[in-house]
Amino acid sequence: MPSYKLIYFDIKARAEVVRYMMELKGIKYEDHRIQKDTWPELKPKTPLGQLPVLEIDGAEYPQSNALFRYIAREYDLYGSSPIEQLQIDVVCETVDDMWPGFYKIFEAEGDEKKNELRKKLADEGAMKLTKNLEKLFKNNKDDSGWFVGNKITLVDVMAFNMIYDLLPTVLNMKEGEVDVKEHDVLKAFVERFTALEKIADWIKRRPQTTF
Ligand SMILES: N[C@@H](CCC(=O)N[C@@H](CS)C(=O)NCC(=O)O)C(=O)O
Repeated sequence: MPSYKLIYFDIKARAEVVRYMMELKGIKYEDHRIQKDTWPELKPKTPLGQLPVLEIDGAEYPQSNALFRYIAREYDLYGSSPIEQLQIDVVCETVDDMWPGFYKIFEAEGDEKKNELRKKLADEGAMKLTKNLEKLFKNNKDDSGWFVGNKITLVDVMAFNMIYDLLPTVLNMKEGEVDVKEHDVLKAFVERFTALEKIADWIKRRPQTTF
């Protein structure tokens, strides 16, 4: 197995999907978290001036989605056929569609504007996402309890991370508090995912961070 070093800030955000996959598959990796004040010095030394970066046997690779797909391909989390991979990509892109709304909130000036955008994201973006995710989940004729095919894939990890970690944080809620109760299949999916022994263990012992 190659040696892996994940370099990111001390937050979940764009790196947590990598961490979940590493934990789920029992892959050894260094979870290297840098402090904000060391970033200006490190930034010009990274491949694209951004994090996360994954070092694989000493070579550095940026771009979170590319890293997710690499790990998924290497460790049997990317489906069993090109059609399953397409289905996985469809759900990944649906999850990723939330990021522009997040950036609007991060970049907005002042609490009033931020809260207005948060409300819009909760009422529109999050509702649309959960509705679409439910629809995509129900498309899986294998009825495996996962989004695509008959086993867990990258997209289960990405969807979980969005519903459980990212949306609640951006909307100023507690971890795991996005309201999926009107979406029975998503509620059951989140419960199924958190019940995975390795995931439950990671959630219990991971560093407690605000984002
Ligand atoms: N498309 C890139 C975006 C990476 C990105 O925006 N990273 C942010 C943190 S989430 C960053 O490095 N910000 C610091 C900076 O740009 O100086 C990815 O998905 O990896």
